[in-house]
Amino acid sequence: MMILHHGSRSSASRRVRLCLEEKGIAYEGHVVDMAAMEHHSPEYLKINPLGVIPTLIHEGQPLHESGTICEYLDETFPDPPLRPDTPHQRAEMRNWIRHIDGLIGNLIIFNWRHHLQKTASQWTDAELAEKLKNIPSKERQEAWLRVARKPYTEEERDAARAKLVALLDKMEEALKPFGWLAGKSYSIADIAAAPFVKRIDEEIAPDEMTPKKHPRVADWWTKLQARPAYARADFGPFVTS
Ligand SMILES: N[C@@H](CCC(=O)N[C@@H](CS)C(=O)NCC(=O)O)C(=O)O
Repeated sequence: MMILHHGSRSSASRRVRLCLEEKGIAYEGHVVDMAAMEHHSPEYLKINPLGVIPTLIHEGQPLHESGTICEYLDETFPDPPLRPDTPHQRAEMRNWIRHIDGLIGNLIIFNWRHHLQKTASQWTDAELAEKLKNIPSKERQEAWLRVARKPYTEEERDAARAKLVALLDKMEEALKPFGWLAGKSYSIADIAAAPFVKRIDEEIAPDEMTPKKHPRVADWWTKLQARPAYARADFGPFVTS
């Protein structure tokens, strides 16, 4: 049985769950406790050297990077296809994944303050220093330091929001020909965008999701949410209390 190490609210995990559900693949989910820094433990770093979620284990082999995992799943289980037909459109799909991956820092600014900040702010300086030591990337060390000690300011949030709204502008343009991001059909590019759009819609900039502001994105989002796989992929509300 395939195993997915993931988190309910993690955007990258949501992508992989969506892909698995689109394909109707059964899997065993292992929820990783990010507040307990389980993903920086030596055991976890063995299966995911970046110390992030998700990680897929298939036939005993671990794989990280949600975009890569989705492509792997599509190659291994081609039906229904989630990649466009032509090499050019597939290349465009990869560029979308890459672009959206590059925006993750802006999402973290909004996401981590809800659940992780409470825990991280209670660590002593010694505990924090110990935890930071285990984080493989400098960028994420900084993110944890910020969430624990120096929460992002309103100005930083505004700048992050603007970058995420720019994603909607870019999507609006790309959706013009077919209503999907890469090629004529729903693909891994759309899957990559879904968790970001979900957060923009529910908290970050809901006013930007109206048919007046971004009509094609609004339509795309309605279509995507109507897919049966979306209901099964656990895109529950981010803030629950
Ligand atoms: N590019 C990676 C990003 C993975 C990622 O950033 N995962 C987040 C959750 S969405 C995470 O594990 N954050 C914990 C941390 O950075 O300590 C992917 O798509 O798999």
